[in-house]
Amino acid sequence: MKIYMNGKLVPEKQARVSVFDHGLLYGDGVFEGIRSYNGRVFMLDEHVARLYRSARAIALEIPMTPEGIKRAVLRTCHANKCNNGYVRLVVTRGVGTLGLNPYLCKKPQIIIIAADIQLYPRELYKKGLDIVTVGTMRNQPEALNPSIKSLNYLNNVLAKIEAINAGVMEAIMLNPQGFVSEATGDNLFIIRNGELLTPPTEAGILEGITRNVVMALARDMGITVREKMMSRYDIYTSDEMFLTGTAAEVIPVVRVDRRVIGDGNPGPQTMALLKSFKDFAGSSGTPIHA
Ligand code: PXG
Repeated sequence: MKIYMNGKLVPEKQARVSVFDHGLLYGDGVFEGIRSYNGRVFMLDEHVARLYRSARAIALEIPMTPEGIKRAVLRTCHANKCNNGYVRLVVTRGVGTLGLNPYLCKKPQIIIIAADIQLYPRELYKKGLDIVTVGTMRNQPEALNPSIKSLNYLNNVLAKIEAINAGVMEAIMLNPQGFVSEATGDNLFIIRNGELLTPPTEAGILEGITRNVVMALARDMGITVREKMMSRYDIYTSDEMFLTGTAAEVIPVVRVDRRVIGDGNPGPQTMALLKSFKDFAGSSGTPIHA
């Protein structure tokens, strides 16, 4: 595997980061997870725009233009024949001292990994996920805004631990007010009375790119889409539920806290959206080239 590091493609063994990089010492940095389908990178402009917004929010100046980053992503995919894969784009604060001060760090590091994708088992897309709500609440936006896709994912990791310890694969996190926010690496949707509902960004979520695509596809299909603050009441009484994310795509949920959603099978609108997402993802994107 060839890894992109600061302008060069290097063999995996040479792709090393300093122990003084603040990405390691403090989780000080930002990232994106991007997919390629059929030799094209999906939603590249949107991912790069979000990367720059995350960087802006933590006062990190990426030493490259957005166009340069896009070219580097395409080049890294090309070098690794990553035609149906997963791209991890990382910008760390760079090498600094053992103190927090980010202004003492030299130059942000840009790293791109183009690899295979680790998906949920295929049968779960037909059977649906069993998930739980957990006690670890999503970060308070005034403390660390969930809109920032930072290298500090401990909030999500703690929720994931709770889910796995409860015997399921995924967790729903509530915000500090008790409203539903999102899963540990996916956004959440419900269908109720034919309407598609999802928490607004003010609920303290990462505004997922898959989320936005699914909302647009649903509107095209004539489904009413609303962003709405939701409590656990809303999810327990929903007709259908699913999660969306770059890695998960659209995955049905059939049980929450051991309560059955709908009739316990993935719902018809969920399956229609899953198909429409697959069709769209498989036929759009920026062609991979050297
Ligand atoms: N919420 C959170 C907290 C995320 O980290 C999403 C929602 C969905 O956003 P996108 O833009 O992907 O639709 C994410 C994205 C992984 C992995 O390896 C996680 C994400 C993306 C890619 C891979 O678990 N999270």
